[in-house]
Amino acid sequence: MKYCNILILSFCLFTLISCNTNDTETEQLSENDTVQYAVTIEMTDVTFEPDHVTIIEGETVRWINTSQVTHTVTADSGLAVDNSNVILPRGAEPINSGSLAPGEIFDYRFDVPGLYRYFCVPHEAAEMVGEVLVETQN
Ligand SMILES: [Cu+2]
Repeated sequence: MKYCNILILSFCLFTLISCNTNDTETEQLSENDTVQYAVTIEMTDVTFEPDHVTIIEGETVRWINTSQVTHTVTADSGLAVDNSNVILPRGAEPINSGSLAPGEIFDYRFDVPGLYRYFCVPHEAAEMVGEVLVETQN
């Protein structure tokens, strides 16, 4: 709950900062087609925070390992002990970040809409599992 409050606070702060940014800067960003991270997910000791996010197709999710241990972002049933920890929409390629050391980042652009469920290879048994719901752009 305390963590939740920090998240909400960070979001408010971010919104505040975004509002202060002048219009020219905002236009430049969209003109240059800079990658917009729809959401950032933290990899804590044995969790993805938040563990469920919703984005629009074509958006990129960024994972940051903020813990002191190695994690992965993996949606490949061939690498899962329990197949129920992997869901891929029809036509979507398996995902595997490989080992992410503390401080490392993994970006992934979701082009196929649907529900994705992924896990962390070293912490599958600890139920380090997350979901990304990719909605169709209207
Ligand atoms: Cu892990």
